[in-house]
Amino acid sequence: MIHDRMTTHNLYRLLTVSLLTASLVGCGTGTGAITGGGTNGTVTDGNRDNMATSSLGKTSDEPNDTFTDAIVAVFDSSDVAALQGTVAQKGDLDVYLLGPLSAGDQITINTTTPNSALDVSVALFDSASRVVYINDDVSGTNFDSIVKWIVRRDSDAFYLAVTNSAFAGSGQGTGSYQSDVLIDRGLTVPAAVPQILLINFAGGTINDAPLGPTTIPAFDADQISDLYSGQTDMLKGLIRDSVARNFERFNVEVITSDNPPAAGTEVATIFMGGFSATMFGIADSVDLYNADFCDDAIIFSESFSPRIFTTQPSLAGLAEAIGNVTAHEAGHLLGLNHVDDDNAIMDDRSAADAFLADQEFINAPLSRDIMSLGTQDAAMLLEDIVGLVGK
Ligand SMILES: [Ca+2]
Ligand SMILES: [Ca+2]
Ligand SMILES: [Ca+2]
Ligand SMILES: [Ca+2]
Ligand SMILES: [Zn+2]
Repeated sequence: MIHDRMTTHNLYRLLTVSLLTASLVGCGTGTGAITGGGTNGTVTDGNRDNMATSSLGKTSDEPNDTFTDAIVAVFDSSDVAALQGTVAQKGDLDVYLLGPLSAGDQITINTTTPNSALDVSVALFDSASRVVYINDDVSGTNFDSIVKWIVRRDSDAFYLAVTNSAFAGSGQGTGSYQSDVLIDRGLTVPAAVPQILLINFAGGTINDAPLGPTTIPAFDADQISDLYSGQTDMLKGLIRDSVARNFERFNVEVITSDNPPAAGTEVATIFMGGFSATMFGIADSVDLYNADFCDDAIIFSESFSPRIFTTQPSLAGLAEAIGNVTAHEAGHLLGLNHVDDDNAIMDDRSAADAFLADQEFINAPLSRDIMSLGTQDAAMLLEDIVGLVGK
């Protein structure tokens, strides 16, 4: 049993590549000459204008792997910064300071690799080191990176981090890149939009999952273990309550197939049933900022055998575990990525026993499979994406 809720990194890649393929308009100059480019394509990290200076700090060179060592991106009168660099070894992080921005400012970053085979990945952070946007691939066939995002909250500093994809193939873990950054000021901040989450206990066929067409049987506690025989209805209620508790601060309404919504209602659906030897659950994608209100995930409830836990859980404990993993997959459908903290719902590498604890949407270090830098503040992002109850 793999405790990671994703089967493999390759499968996870499938979950993350399908985002934002066509939204970038031309930006930046894209014409700056690569300096220092030898036959190996080695490029000094920094502004493509190697005469650029800033009173805020250095404008080129390593070390630049931390927020405090960031290279200052120098913007021209058109609010464009043209950057270039090299991921010199796998895990080389190149961090650039983009400066202060206000809610409503739009950041567009087109990162390309015209002179290398680098599979690049980028992330955007605020002044508190909290990630606000992540992109690995432009599309399933274009492994360059794209950011187009409107700032939700004023921040004294935003940072761009560029590194190799954790999924980079052989020979694609290093190389040169160019990043063109464009700021458009004074747009409208997108409003938070409430989401309805439907837990489907009734079974069905899901067609758009990363797994391809998959038929999920109806939820049945007997299929988890004889120990829970005859308690299907009680377990369903406890699971729903656990998921609802995890989202209780946020505008996520948790309903089930036992009280289905009116036809035509937009819902994200979590299918609950069946078994997988390799995972507890899977989501259509990491749907950044919840662009799709009608995406799906699966929880393989029959994978929650008592064998996966150190001690056989009570019915309530089992419901808490399934509820935490359900909230995790729902988190992906709302735009959350993985973190590394057993207390976090979005953790990706805890043993199953951690699911029995009171996991929450918290601020925690980003998973090293995404970037060994900064944190993801799940509560802040959910507030910006779906809103807080009563606000
Ligand atoms: Ca570098
Ligand atoms: Ca670096
Ligand atoms: Ca990539
Ligand atoms: Ca979604
Ligand atoms: Zn996950």
